[in-house]
Amino acid sequence: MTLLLVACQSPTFHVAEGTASTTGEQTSGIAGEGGGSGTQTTTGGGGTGVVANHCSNDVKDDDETDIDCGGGTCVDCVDGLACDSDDDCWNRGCVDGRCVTPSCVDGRMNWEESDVDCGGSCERCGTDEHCNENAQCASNVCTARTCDEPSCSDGKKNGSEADVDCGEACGTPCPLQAACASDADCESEVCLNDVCSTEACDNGNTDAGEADSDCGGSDCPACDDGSDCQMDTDCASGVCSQGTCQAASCSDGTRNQNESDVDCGGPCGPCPDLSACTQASDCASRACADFICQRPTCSDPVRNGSETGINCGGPGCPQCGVGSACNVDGDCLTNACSEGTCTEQSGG
Ligand SMILES: [Ca+2]
Ligand SMILES: [Ca+2]
Ligand SMILES: [Ca+2]
Ligand SMILES: [Ca+2]
Repeated sequence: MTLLLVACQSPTFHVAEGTASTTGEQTSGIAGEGGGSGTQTTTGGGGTGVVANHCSNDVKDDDETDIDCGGGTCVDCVDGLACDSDDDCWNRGCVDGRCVTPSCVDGRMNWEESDVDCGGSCERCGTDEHCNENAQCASNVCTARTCDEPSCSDGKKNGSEADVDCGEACGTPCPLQAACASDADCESEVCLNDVCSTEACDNGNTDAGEADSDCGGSDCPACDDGSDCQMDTDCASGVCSQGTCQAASCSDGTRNQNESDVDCGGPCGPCPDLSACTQASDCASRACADFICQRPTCSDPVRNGSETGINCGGPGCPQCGVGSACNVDGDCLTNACSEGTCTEQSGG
């Protein structure tokens, strides 16, 4: 519910200052399925807007850079079509004369990136690169739209800290149950299974406070599946049922086994829109940005929603160029879909 509220309050796309005038056009465009109708009248999808005659005659003429798109008067060209400048392209990227799909390696700031090829669904940004939120920074700290250097007092686990602002690297040992890499990271000077523990967690006995032998409770690492337990937090899986730690599953209502959100992503099936994600494959939309599964749009780097090609076709996006996949004639700029591919129109 929280995620839904957040989504309602803010647009799907975050546009950095200074580029809003160009990038904003595409991002406020047509959302994938069930999306808004922002700029529908100016897209190639047969909208109701006033469009110059030469923009709908299935011929590349006037100032168009490809058939009925690009130039100053027609709709922007979708990915793969010919262009002269970035402004000819729906996704504002013209490389070697073709409109390109945004990516994390194209040397330009596009899609959800907060700086060139970082942030959003790309690698986190380094120190001094631009950001809109903490999650876009390697340091996990974004101040005044710039990623900070990691520090031992920023309240985040970053740099070479064992856990938040502690460990050998900070000169401040970590408390019990914090993450650790070596004994030196821990106040207790005992690091067991990468968790700061006590000697009692390593003696083969079920000491006071432990849920089972050397595990659970407030001091020791969590217990393996099948161990005795009193509460969910005693178990590595996070699931204690009838006194026994249960194996993690994709249907246990608990985020475990590297799931990106509860029972989805990671080893489970893809997550619905607005779930947490760490990579594109976690999402049904195959679009993960700022660690949230994005709704399909016509300006993300993937074919999703009802698109037949990347960011084209279907009821919500611009029509596709020749060679793109299609389902019906209307998916194609040429209005000719033959055997699943947009073709040059045969008749006049
Ligand atoms: Ca990029
Ligand atoms: Ca820190
Ligand atoms: Ca689960
Ligand atoms: Ca898309």
